Amino acid sequence: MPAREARACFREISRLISVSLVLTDLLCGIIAFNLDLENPAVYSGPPGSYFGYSVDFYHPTQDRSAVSVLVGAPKANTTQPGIVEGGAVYYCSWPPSEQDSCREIPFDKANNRMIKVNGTREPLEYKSYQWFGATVRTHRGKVVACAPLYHWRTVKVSGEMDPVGTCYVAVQNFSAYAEYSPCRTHNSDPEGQGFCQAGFSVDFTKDGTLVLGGPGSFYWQGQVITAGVAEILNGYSLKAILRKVQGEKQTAAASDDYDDSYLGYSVAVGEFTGDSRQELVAGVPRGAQNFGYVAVINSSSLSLVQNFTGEQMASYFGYTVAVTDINGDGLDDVLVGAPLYMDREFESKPREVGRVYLYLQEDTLLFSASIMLTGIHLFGRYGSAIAPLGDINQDGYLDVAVGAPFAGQDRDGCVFIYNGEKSGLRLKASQVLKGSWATTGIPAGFGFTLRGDSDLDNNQYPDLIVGAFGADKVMVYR
Ligand SMILES: [Ca+2]
Ligand SMILES: [Ca+2]
Ligand SMILES: [Ca+2]
Ligand SMILES: [Ca+2]
Repeated sequence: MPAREARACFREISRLISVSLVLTDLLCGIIAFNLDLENPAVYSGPPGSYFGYSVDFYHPTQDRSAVSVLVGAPKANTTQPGIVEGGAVYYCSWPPSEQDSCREIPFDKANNRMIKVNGTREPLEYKSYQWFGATVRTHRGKVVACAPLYHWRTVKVSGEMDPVGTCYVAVQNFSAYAEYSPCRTHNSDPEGQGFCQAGFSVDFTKDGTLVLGGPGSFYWQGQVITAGVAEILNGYSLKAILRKVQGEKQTAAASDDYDDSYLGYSVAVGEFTGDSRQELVAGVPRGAQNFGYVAVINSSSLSLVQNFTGEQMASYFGYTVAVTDINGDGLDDVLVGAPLYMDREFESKPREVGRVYLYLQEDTLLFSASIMLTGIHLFGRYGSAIAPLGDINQDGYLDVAVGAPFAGQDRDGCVFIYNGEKSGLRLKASQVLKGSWATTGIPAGFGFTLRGDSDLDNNQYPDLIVGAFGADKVMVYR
């Protein structure tokens, strides 16, 4: 039964339920309220732009029922003069129409800024190939989008090119913009913040504080950075290249034992100490001698409060992290992806299938042993994306989606839907979404990016956005 009919049926049943519970079986058979797999809405972007590399829902400040979709396309060409493949973020109105559903958001219309060095003008920065739109995230009316491969010249006399990364924020329905490049500092070069790639990962806390990962700082130890969006906008000027935002926090460099660990490869937030100040959660996929770990970090002091360590070397544990309350006990739980995990059922023949780990919070900073979900497709990169979905089947427990973007014989990608329950998570997927774009050179990457837990069509059921950057497509399932 198509999901929409099931839902109409459900509403009908809701009315009848007080009359007779027996009727439910007569009307619908087995009741399963799920995503409609047959008719996803599709947005298309410019060919080769990697449209769909990042996605999010956007709730405008005023009319909160008018939800739309934001889509990052980090290889898009823009109207910025002299910039090649600067990357863009598109605003896509709901529902998609035949043409012009998506338009570029004008975060930055300018060329590279210039400086005078010994009497000649030189670029201060390099926006070509900067991957703007590799990440995008919204929090109510606030939006952040980043270019982790943005380079700048540094303050040195001999100009260098350091990939510090930069982000742009937008507020008030895209009427105000500001740039935020927290690693563009005097502390350049690989030993400093020169290779930071700020904005490689992004999130917001529930009170709207921006959280950025910069996995390349300090010889790739990586770092996590937080700042208030109001503070970023307050007193912002294009000329303030080396600007310290008030209240900004950055994790510091550690001893060289921590080199090459990539703190901040992924970030999320959650409540794990029983107060109301959320902690930061950051993936460190090459930390702990390459076993990978996930750090829970106090958001005030930026001190480490908890670690989850990976199970297998080079599995990329912490490639992605997500936080949701999967068993409905009011405590946030943690999900961690390890997309390069190898199944060693037969020691002689390991199979790279990927794995996702779920840690249930039992008490303040006390977690269950991990519950594991393992991929079934060789080289499918299962666990590349994990998205809290809200409660898609309306049973009172939150649900989650896991992407395996290169799964299947034609590498067309899969997304697995799992339902939460009192004991944690039903280990069998309730639904499997399949990509429908054959590989043309690069795989479509269906499920490389996922975002859920918002209701686009206002039918009270949360919807799911699935990106397929290799096909320059974004699907909406509802
Ligand atoms: Ca807390
Ligand atoms: Ca929980
Ligand atoms: Ca549910
Ligand atoms: Ca919906």
